[in-house]
Amino acid sequence: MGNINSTYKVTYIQRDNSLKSYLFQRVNTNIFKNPIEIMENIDRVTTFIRSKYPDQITLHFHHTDEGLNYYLYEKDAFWRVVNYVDSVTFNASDDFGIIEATGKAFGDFQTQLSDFDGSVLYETIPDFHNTKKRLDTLFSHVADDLCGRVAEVKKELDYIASVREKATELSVQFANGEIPKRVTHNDTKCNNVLFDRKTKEPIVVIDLDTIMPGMSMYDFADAVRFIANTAVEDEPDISKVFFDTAKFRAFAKGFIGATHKSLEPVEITNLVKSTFSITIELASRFLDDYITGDQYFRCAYPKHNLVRTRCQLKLAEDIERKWEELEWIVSNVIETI
Ligand code: GN1
Ligand code: MG
Repeated sequence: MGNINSTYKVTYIQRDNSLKSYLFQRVNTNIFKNPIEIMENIDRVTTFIRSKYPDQITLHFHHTDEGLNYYLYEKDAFWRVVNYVDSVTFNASDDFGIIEATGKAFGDFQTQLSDFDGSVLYETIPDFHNTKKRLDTLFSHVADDLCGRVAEVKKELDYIASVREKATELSVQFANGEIPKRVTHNDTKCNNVLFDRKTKEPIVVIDLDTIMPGMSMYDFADAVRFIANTAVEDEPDISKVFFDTAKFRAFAKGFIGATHKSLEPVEITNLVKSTFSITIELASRFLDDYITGDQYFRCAYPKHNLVRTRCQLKLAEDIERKWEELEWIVSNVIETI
């Protein structure tokens, strides 16, 4: 279950009594304002992958009688139906083999799309990973303080302000064309890779809603931000939150192994910095949502976004502390590939 869309598994008993399952998903159109564009992007990308790798499983959305791969029920209920792929996903894993395989799966996904023309893709959420803009937005909302929650989060804001430049540099370089524009997934949580139940090999990368042109290293970063966290993303007890360097190494081995041939040096030498940047970015997004009244991320309780913010900030502090060690790990992984 993600933080944005709603997904239901529906199982049908077929005429011959066998079972067939589908996933019905309602797209959150408050966030994805142009869902038809998303479906076009997904169609283009999956068709491309299918024609290049016919034996590989890709996501398949079913079509209506009118030939659309979505169904608009009443004015704003945007639904789509995808085949259910029997598989297992991991919200967390202590198995380094699984972590490395996840890195390889996201790396392979990027490499497979390296000759896909990204200019045909719609930017479904403009500036999605523009860290500079995300922080600018946060601080402009701080000035407005519409919900009167700013005083409560002074410590968090002070920390973000203190690392603002460091965390936003890469996004500025990207905007200036100093970092290559790739076709990227943009939401690389490990539970977006489906694994075979028996072999524990990756089957397919899912959640293609945010496929857009972006920075390769941010796909790496968003994934390790999630997979190397020793706690869950909304752990209320932040004394449990650390950045696990051994898990970072395992993921880096898989990802860099799959991508290094097609990446430029600037995309490899900034992997640690991008990890720090995206962690600050997500903290800022959670905090921005908190101070503007929890309109974006689904919340299970009133301070959920604040808890999420603190968790990401604790993680960012730990990444900062371990920065040199992480750089060393990246160099070492490259030497051993
Ligand atoms: C959202 O809904 P989900 O879990 O796929 C968000 C990601 C965040 C993530 C944090 C479109 O993803 O950017 O990293 O929550 N997706 C969107 O858990 O904003
Ligand atoms: Mg998602």
